[in-house]
Formats: sequence, structure tokens, C-alpha cells
Amino acid sequence: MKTQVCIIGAGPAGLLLGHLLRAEGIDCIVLERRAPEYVLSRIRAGVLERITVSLMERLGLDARLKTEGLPHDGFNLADGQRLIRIDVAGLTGKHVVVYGQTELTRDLMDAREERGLEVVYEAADVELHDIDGDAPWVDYTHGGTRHRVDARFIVGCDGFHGPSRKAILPRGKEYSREYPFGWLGVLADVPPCNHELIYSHHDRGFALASMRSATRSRYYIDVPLTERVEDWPDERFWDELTTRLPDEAAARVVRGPALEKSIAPLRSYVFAPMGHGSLLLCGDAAHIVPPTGAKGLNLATSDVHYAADALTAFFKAGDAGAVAGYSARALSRVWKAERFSWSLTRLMHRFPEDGSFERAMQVAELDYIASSRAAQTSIAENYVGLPV
Ligand code: RFL
Ligand code: PHB
Repeated sequence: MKTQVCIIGAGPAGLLLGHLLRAEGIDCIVLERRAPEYVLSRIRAGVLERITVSLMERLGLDARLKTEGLPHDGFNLADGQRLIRIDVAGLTGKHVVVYGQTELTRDLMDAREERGLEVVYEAADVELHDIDGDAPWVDYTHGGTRHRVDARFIVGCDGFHGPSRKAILPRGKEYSREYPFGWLGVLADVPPCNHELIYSHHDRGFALASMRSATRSRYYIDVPLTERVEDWPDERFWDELTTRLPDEAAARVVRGPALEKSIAPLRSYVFAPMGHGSLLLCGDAAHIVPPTGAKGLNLATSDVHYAADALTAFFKAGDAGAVAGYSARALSRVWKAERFSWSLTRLMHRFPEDGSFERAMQVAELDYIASSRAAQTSIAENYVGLPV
């Protein structure tokens, strides 16, 4: 088949881009390796910035987000027993919305038919060809048959392990840092221990109290990369979590069976440039942030915003410069989110190589944040999302 844009990957980035292009009357097709139920079973992000909410609004797909999303005006950093509240709304005039990535993906998936967005699920062995020129093509296997898609552009929204990033690896540079721990996450149908998120630094390690709704909690603790999920039966998880949270919050933790439990390794990664020839990269295909700043999904949506703008300018106004400028525009925001996520990770976790001096530096920084409106404003404006 022939189309204008072939999108690889139907995670939030791929689906959102597909809908934005269809809204402009641009032809596209999305190829996804997994089945829809599998995509929805991945429990990931929970905090949406303004850019993500506004793209859903622009598409008119925000009905559920508006009624079920929880606006949050602030969050907390904890150091031992001390709770430092970052008054995001008071300091920036904006707020974030707690709404699961699964729900956002479901909203985008459910609107496929109505909006005429074609998604091929279970597309196996996707391969990219001729990305250097202006007639790239993709082939894939579906239902036992090999299919070919000819396009003017390919957009790789296929995450860190997909084929798109690999296709341009020799054409750019990787910037990477791996952390010596992962986040062990538990989702449970119990009311959250606090009405706002708590990122907690404790001598035993990091903990995060988050939520999906008034009756569903999401908690994380950091664990060495050598740990496996099987090492953490529910009771052990709840014991460790409540040790690491400030006593007042720990006392309000309601325990329950884990609906999902997984370990996600932490990594900072950028591939630059975020495009080459007729291939653009969006989201995790181009960059990874540690989850500490809640930036991954939101960066994916800001990339998509820039990519949709550039492709619309190309197809509607013949502006090739917009596509050429995509990488620089996107990267300028990506690097700032990388910096924020890295610095919050550094501040809130215990690194195996840290000694008493590094620990004292963390305490001093948290102490400074607690006493400085300027420091709190800086954290708040990064957390709520830098301008697009
Ligand atoms: P996704 O969601 O990984 O989607 C990529 C899609 O591409 C498909 N794919 C392929 N399709 C075709 N052919 C192939 N060969 C393919 N290979 C892969 C995959 O099946 C998949 O459907 O990437 P996308 O769309 O760029 O979205 C990025 C986000 O998913 C990610 O950045 C966030 O989840 C990160 N993240 C968080 N981000 C936030 O903004 N706020 C948060 O609170 C937050 N918390 C988190 C997180 C990520 C976590 N994990 C598990 C890494 C918490 C965790 C624990
Ligand atoms: C989540 O609720 O899954 C979540 C919230 C904030 C983060 C990371 C994950 O920084």
C-alpha cells in the first residue's frame, strides 16, 4: 500500500501522532508488533503534563480524562520524616493530572474507527528501507503474509527496543547513563496513603507513593538490579515501602494484593539527531529518562506535537524546512527534561558508590529546597513541564 506517513509503534506516541495527522487530513498507517490487550496491560506512567492534556483536548478525546483524571496542585519530597511540599500550582499557576498511561492509550485506541486511523496490530518483523532518500518503505508480516508500505516519511514511535532507532544508529550519537538500581512497582486496589505524590529518600533507599484513582494505588521502591520480582512477595514489599515512607504516610498505607508487580531498570539515554533522511524518531525510540521526574510519556507527547507540526507544514504548505528542523526543536526540550530527571534521581536515591559526603550533599540540597522559594519554583516549573 501507499501512504503519506508510516508510523511504527502504537504506544501513546504512535497513536497520538496518528490521530493528529488524521485530524489534518494526512494519510497514515500505524504498525504495532503486539496485540491491543498486551499494549494495555503494560502499567507505566501516571502523571500528565499540560502538553499531554492539551493534545487530547485538541483532538476532542479528553472526555474521560476530564472526568476521571485527578488534577494535582503539588507533590512532596520526603527526607526521612521531613516532608517538603512543592506547591506546583502556587509557584507556576499550572497543575499536573494523574491519569494512567493505560487509560490514555485506551482512549486513543477506542477512537481509531471513528477517526479513520488504521492500526495493524501483531505486525511482525517490521523492517525499514531506503530511509536516506525521499521514497522510504517498510515491510512486515501479518497473518502469515509479507506486506509492503510505501510512504513519504516513516516515524519511529517503537520504543527503545524497536527497529527505528537501530536503523539510524550509525548516523548519530548515543548519550547514555545506566543506574545501578531499578524501580519495583506495585499496583493495588487500595486507597492511596496520601492525596498527593510523595517521593521519599530514606537511608534504606527510595520510595514513591503514587496513585491511579481514589481507590487504586501505585507504589515503587528502588531495588538493586540483581533482584527479581519473585524475591518480593507482597508482604515483603509492603514492609519495605512503609519503612521508607515518613511515619505519618506509612501509617495510612492500606495493604492489598498486588494486581501487577514489575521491576523497571533506570536509564538516561538520548539519541541525536532525532531523525535522518525521511525517518523521524518520537518518544522512547529516541530517549529514555529515569521515571523520577515523571517525564517519559510527556516527552513522547511533546515530540509528537513537534513532529505533527512539521509533517503538517510539509504536506499542507510544502515546507521541507519544518521537517529538517524537527530534531533540533525536540532535542532542546528533551535535554532539559533529561537534566531534571537525572538531577532528581541523583537527589532522591542512594547510590552504592556514595559515601558520607555524598549523603551530606543530598541532605544539604533537600534542606536548601525546603527553605528556598526559588529552588522550589525551579523544581515546580520542571515538574509541571517546560514550555513547548
Ligand atoms: P512505548 O509506550 O514503549 O510504545 C512503543 C510501542 O512500539 C511497539 N514496538 C513495535 N512495533 C512494531 N514493530 C516493532 N518491532 C516494535 N517494537 C516495539 C511496542 O510494542 C509499543 O507498543 O513508547 P512511547 O509511545 O514512546 O511512550 C513512552 C512511554 O511509554 C514512556 O516514556 C513512559 O511510560 C515512561 N514512564 C513515565 N512517563 C511519564 O511521563 N510519567 C510517569 O509517571 C512515568 N512513569 C514510566 C513510568 C515508565 C515506567 N517503565 C515501566 C519503564 C513508570 C515506569 C515504571
Ligand atoms: C506512577 O504513578 O506510575 C508514577 C508517578 C510519578 C513518577 C513515576 C511514576 O515520577
